[in-house]
Amino acid sequence: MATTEKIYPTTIQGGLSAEGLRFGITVSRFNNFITDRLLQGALDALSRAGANSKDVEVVHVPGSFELPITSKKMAITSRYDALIAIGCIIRGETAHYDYVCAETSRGLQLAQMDTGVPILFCVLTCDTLEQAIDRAGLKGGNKGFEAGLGAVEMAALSKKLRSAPAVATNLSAATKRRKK
Ligand code: INI
Repeated sequence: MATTEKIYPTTIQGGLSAEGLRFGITVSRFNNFITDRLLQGALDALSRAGANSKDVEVVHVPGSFELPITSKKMAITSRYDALIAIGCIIRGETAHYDYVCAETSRGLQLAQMDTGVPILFCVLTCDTLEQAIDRAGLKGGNKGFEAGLGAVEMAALSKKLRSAPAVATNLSAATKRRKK
């Protein structure tokens, strides 16, 4: 029987310092009563983590449905270490809500998978306005703040993964295998 060895793995994780990292935020004007508050929460998190104004750009779009294409256009510029997509979708009387929710989440996931730039999903999907208010700074905290911290962590993690030789080698080997 082989001797057992206690394993001390290499651990890689993103820190919470935003210094020197670049962020892009896409924000929906639809339900801007809510999305403005989420945006303020995200900016507050970035500021407290040490981000500089010159490294943060905010792009406004008409509604959540427009967040994916805008985020993708931003991601392919290579100007950002992480993006945050902010929206608020509130259920109405028709099926419109379901289409906007599904395509916004699917589109954002595709955009981050296609480009490799992390896109934090800060899109509230609520049955009522009250639920949205609770998540934009009231009972449920501010989801924008959480997304801001998540963006810092993912930006820092992505940077580390790019420069960690072992991980980079494994990733490129995996990509080659997929292409075969
Ligand atoms: N966009 C939202 O961000 N939230 C909503 O609640 C919403 N509703 O309910 O209609 C909404 N619709 C607009 C949509 O995102 C697009 O901007 C529009 O369909 C044009 O493409």
